[in-house]
This record gives sequence, structure tokens and C-alpha cells, in this order.
Amino acid sequence: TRPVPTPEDKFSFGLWTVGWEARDPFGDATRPPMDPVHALEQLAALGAYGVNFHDDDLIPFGSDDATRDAIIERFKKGLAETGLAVTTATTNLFTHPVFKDGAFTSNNREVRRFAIRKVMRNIDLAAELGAKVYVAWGGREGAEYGAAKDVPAALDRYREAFNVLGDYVADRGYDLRFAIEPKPNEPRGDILLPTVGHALAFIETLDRSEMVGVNPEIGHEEMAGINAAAGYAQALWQGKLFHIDLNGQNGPRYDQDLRFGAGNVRGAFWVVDTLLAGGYDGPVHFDYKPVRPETEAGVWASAKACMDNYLILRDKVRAFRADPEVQAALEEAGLPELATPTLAEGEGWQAILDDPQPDVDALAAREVAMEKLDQLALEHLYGVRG
Ligand code: ASC
Ligand code: MN
Ligand code: MN
Ligand code: MN
Repeated sequence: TRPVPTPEDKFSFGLWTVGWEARDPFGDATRPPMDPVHALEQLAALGAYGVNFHDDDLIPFGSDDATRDAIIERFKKGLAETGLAVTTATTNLFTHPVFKDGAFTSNNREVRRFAIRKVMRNIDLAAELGAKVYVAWGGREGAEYGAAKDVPAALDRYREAFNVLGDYVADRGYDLRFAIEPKPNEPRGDILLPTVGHALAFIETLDRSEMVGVNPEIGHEEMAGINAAAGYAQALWQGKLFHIDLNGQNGPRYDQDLRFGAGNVRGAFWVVDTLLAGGYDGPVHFDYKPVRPETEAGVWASAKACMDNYLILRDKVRAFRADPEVQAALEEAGLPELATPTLAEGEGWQAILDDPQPDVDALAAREVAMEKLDQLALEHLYGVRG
């Protein structure tokens, strides 16, 4: 019997995912705009727990205050009726042409101030709706050409933006943390903070670094050709995995945003394994785009599939970890010894200098079981074990 998605699984979706009209750089929309309240109803019926949104997903850019208030009231009613939570919110700092050269790192100071104000305004709404995480994806922060952006100056301005936003959240007394979402390129030729590693290093330079973590998206790490699971693992290790964007991607190419579980299936298995091992307990968020040829039927089929695939992989990961043959292979591969510190209690470098010369040939010839171990994982994934 396969598990079905329930709110306890904490699945969440962006309004921009199921609501994507499927406009791409070469073609017009293939789907009509989706009413956000309709999205709430459908997602709740499928067993989701929460939603999140860019300010402009909910409230069209440039709306006057009365329109904005009416939209928010109606959305709140939809939340109350469906029981969905707002887990997260974020800012659209990429669609309007004013952000053509960046938002927090635009060369133009007036644009930078406008961008920060746009974020602060949506932070107020996020806090009011109970969001605990505020995502920041800097899609336009970057350049196409080397001389077009002074990278150190841009990083100064990027840091300044997070410092002022941190002060804003603290001064307002909001219970909200930021999660930076890396991406290597698209829509800019090159984007600042291109990977989880760049973002983690940048965060350490912030005034309120404890308030800022990362929101890795599987597809974005894979666009950079790197191992997404390893990025999630390091973020967990540093206490910085504040949010996750799950989806599918087939290697380094344009951002595919496939439904979770499609694309690199093995990569998805190790991401779920990493999240379970690291005790991630935040929202399990899908940032994907139902493919352009689909109608609304395909939108809901794919939303359900994201959740189903997570539950399928969660079962497979648990069966893999519980398999006695896997445990024996882990032992054979020498995994448990990695948990033993290299220095014994009280030892320093002198103890290492005092080591007798090891038998390097014998050490080099030691058996490992890495092929066996990976084949066991693959057999669990293929469904022929457990
Ligand atoms: C986000 C986020 C992304 C982008 C993209 C917009 O907030 O997580 O990956 O915006 O979905 O189309
Ligand atoms: Mn409806
Ligand atoms: Mn993406
Ligand atoms: Mn994303």
C-alpha cells in the first residue's frame, strides 16, 4: 500500500509553480492565469500542507492599496477555508524591467532602494500570514559580460541589503529568517552567489548571519554540474538549511524545473536520504513548472506526482538504510570509522609525528565495498529489493 500525501508531510507549493502560465523565451502562455484561491483549494484537496508566493504572484505589480487589501482579504479567507499554511514568502525582483540590471546589486542606487522597500513591504505581509522563512532568489543579480558588473562592489551592496533587511526584521520583532537561493545562471548570463557553497560563505560576512541560511534548489545545483545532495548535506552540517526547493533537472542545461522525481532520479534519492539523515523538519517545498504542453489537468497530476515521488523515495531510502546487507556493506566500506576523530582525546600534532610508519602498501590494498553498496542502493531504487 502506497502512502498518500497528508498535511503531516509538510508539502508546500509556490503559487508560481502550479499557476505558471507556461510562457517561455520562445513562446506565449499556453495556460490561462490561475486564481490563487483556486490553487489553494486544489492543493488542499491533494493533501498539501502549505503554500508560498512572490509578492507579485498574489498582488499584481503596481496594484493600489485598496486592490491589494481586497486581494489579501480574499486570500486569507481561502487559507482559513482550506487550512493551508503560508510557510514562506519571497519577492519578485526579476520580472519588471526596472530590475533588468539587478535589484540589490543594480548599478543604479535608486533601483537598489526600491528593491529593498519592495522586500520590506512583502515581509510585513509574510509575517502577518505566519510565514517563518523569507526566501531570496537573486535572479537578476549578475551580468552577461565581465566589465558590466564590479563583483566586489556588487557583493558589498548585496551584503548591505541583507544587513538592512535583517535590521528591519529584528526591529519589527518578526519571527522570520532569510534563506538565500543560489543559481548559477539564467536569466542572467552569470548570477552572483551561484552555488550553495558561495552562499554559505557570503552569509558568514553578514551582520546578522544567524538570521540567514540557504534554500537550495536541486535543479540549480545540477545546472552547475555539482552534487545537489552534498550541498544539502553541507548546509545541514552548518545549521543553515532553512528551506528546500525540490524539483527535477537533467544535467547542466537551461533550468528545467521538472516535477520532483523526474530528471536525475538517483540524485533525488540521495537528496531524500540526506534530508532524512540530517533531520530536516521544515516544509518540503516543490519549486517546479508543469511542462508547457500540459493543460490544467497536467498541473494537478504533476503536483500530486511531486508529493507521491517524495513519499516513494522516502520509503525506498528507509528500506535501503534498514537493509541488513546495506549495513554490512557500509561496515565493509569502512563508513563507521569516519565518525572516529583523527586525533585521540588530548592529542595534538606531536602525536601524529610520533606515529610509527604505517604499512602503506597494506593500507592501499584494503578492501572497500563501494560498488556493492551503490548497487544495493540502485536495486532499492529499481524496486527489486526491500
Ligand atoms: C523563486 C525561486 C525560484 C525562482 C523561480 C521564478 O523564488 O525559488 O527558483 O523564483 O521559480 O520563476
Ligand atoms: Mn476553485
Ligand atoms: Mn529553478
Ligand atoms: Mn526555486
